[in-house]
Amino acid sequence: MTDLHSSVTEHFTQLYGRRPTGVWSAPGRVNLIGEHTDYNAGFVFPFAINRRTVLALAPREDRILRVASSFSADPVSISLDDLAPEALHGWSAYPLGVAWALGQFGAPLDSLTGADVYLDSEVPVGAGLSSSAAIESAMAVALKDIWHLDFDRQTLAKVGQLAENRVVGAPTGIMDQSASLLGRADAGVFLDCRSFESEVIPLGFDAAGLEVLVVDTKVSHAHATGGYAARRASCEAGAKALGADTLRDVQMSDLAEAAEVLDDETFRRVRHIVTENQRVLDTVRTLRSDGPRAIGALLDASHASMRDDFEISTPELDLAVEASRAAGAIGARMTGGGFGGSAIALVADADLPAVRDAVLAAFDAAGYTTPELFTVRAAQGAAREA
Ligand code: GAF
Repeated sequence: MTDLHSSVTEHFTQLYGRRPTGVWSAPGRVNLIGEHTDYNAGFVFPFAINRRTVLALAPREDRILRVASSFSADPVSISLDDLAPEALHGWSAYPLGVAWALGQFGAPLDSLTGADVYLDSEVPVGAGLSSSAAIESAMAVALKDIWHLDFDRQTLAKVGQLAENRVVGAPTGIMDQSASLLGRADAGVFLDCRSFESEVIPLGFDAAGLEVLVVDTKVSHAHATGGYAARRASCEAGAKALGADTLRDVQMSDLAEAAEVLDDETFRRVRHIVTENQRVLDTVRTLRSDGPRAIGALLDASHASMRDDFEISTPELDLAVEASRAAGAIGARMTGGGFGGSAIALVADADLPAVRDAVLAAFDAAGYTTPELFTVRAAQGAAREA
């Protein structure tokens, strides 16, 4: 039993005066490559990380759902009859939004009973590591079990996405929930966001003596506002101007013509998505043919594309990437939606201390807030723990 598992069980018992009937958990994610491609029906290649949200739950006999967490001691309480996007606010919109969204996907909420829930998370909030998808996915697998729902993991990912889109109000894609629900130890989730077909692909980082270093820049991001939605709108406008349903239908060979049709900014947004899709495919192919030490250049190219074409990086993220690479990282890029959050660097074990020191020194010299540095491993997706 992990420390978090015991403490969540203890808090649940203290708060609700009875033991939980089950404990579930779901991880955050790092996206190895494929950024902003998910809502363009493209390819992504994230992995679930060994930082999880842990959730304890016991069913109730009435129709009340109560959720509490380490973020707010007082439980938020609502009847299943009153679940609606407008009725849900703050952190509880994530778990309660999932209950509402399960109903939208056909769960017979009218005939179900409620539950008491307590959760805690070791996925840092605002770091671009999908703390929200971890909560949504933990809640989704817990409610699926106690409500005996016959939903597969792909559907649960769509449930989490709907909660995020309609209840939280962030126009995000399907990647984060898919990684959290479909992840496996030492493997990435290669997902086609048009067909929703996925394949679990061994990463082989351990065997190759590689670590994934996360540099959390402490510049907090939020996808319910601003830049993320603007990028999504540019992509949709670009696809429309090119006569395509989505940017998935635009190929590398179409880019020269697209440059003639689109204004410069829209063209660069489109070019990021089209080239990023190709980089995801190349990464999967290179990993299989030449192993993980060969993917560095693709990670670097992805970062350059996000910095220059998609313009979602920040000076802190750029510095994390540059300092890591200069100190010997095999490749580095920002990960997640951007406008803050984290960068990742793929680093040989022996070079890890030098890379860490170089990043800290560079941030210090630039006068930036000290970043948080830690390594992550590819971990199992959402699961019942007890
Ligand atoms: C955020 C979103 F939630 C994902 O759907 C994805 O678009 C990502 O940003 C960018 O790749 O994490």
